[in-house]
Amino acid sequence: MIEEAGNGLLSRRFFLAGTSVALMAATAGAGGRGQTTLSPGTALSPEGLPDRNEKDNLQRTNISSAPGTSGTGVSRTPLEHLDGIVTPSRLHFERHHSGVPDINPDTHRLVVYGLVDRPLMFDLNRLTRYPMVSRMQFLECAGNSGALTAPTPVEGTCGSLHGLISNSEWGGVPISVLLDEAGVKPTAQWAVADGADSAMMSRSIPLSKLYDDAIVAIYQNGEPIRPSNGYPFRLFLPGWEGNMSVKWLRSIKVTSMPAMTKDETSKYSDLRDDGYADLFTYPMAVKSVITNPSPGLSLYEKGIYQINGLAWSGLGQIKKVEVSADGGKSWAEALLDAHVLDKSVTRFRIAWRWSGGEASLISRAFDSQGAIQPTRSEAMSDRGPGSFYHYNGQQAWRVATDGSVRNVYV
Ligand SMILES: Nc1nc2c(c(=O)[nH]1)N[C@H]1C(S)=C(S)[C@@H](COP(=O)(O)O)O[C@H]1N2
Ligand SMILES: [Mo]
Repeated sequence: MIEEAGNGLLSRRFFLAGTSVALMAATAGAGGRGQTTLSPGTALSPEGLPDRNEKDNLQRTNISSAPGTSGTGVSRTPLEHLDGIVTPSRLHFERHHSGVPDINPDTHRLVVYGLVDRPLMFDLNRLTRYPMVSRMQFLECAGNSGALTAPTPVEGTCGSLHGLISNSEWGGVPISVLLDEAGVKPTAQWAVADGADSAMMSRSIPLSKLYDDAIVAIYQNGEPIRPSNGYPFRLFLPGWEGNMSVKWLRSIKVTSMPAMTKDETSKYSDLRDDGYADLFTYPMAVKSVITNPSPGLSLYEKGIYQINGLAWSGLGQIKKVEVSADGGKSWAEALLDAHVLDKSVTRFRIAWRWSGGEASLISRAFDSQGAIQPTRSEAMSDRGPGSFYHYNGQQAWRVATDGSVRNVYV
């Protein structure tokens, strides 16, 4: 077995070659569950749910809401319990500024107006007659991983620290189709999107993005979008900060200027250390995180493990992911799963032999624009006090000699 980098990282071809990991099969324990091939199983059911052994892990995690509210806050995707690139819809993270509205699809409307020749109004039925597209793409909150800006490492699982990202197949109508039908006037440069919740989320979006790849999303992983993710439809802006993908979309006003709404001025802006703030940071920059091993998924014996995780970039595709087991001193290239898609998460994997000693596991991603995920100190270098949005620094997990894993800064 040839080491590709320090502290036990093996070639990414290790698994490809079908090398036996020589793991001893655990002796089967029935655990009190008595199914045999001689008795029939349980009944058919209208909905598939996780096995009862799995269901505690397969829940949204670290749910927190603002004091005095139950619907203003976040719930996170339990990244460490998932594999592949699909986030099951029931585990898609949530970020609501005023809870989930109960919208009647028969009376809900989308209005396109402002600097257009013909203002238009759509209901769900009419929208679904337009040509649709569907793509696997991520949605990431600008506040994702913001806990890593804390001066000392906070304890948490991968999902609690980084679970404000989810990846779905989003299906819907390109906004360009609706804008073309409305006839955009030559003076138009922007549009303001508005949501029908009581937070009335509204964001200004450059028209160029709406023409490029934005959709009114109606489907999520093949089924109608769930209420918590924007039913009956939402704006979806691939690769851009989640806040702009306005849920429960009710209007798009075409304008010549940004509206400077609350959520693009007082929030979702980035204070720099020179006292100025960056106002409009749209694409979510290149990032990756090892999902396994990670806190809560302890190693239980020395030997060969598969390190795996997620990498993504709001500016394109993932080109390469490197992994270090010695805190960033040496790196080996990970294997990418087959689905390497534009503005989607990509699963990476690499074989690692744990010697039983201490190790610091880190991943770093490279995207198709040539960007490299920064170290934590690079990512922190020009931030002002309290600035925590758009954090994309490298995550280090320290494996202790007892096999436990925790968040550290290296
Ligand atoms: N109408 C409306 N749209 C919204 C929000 C909201 O509170 N209301 N939250 C925004 C934020 S901050 C994010 S990160 C994403 C979260 O989408 P999700 O809940 O489907 O994960 O929706 C955005 N769109
Ligand atoms: Mo967000």
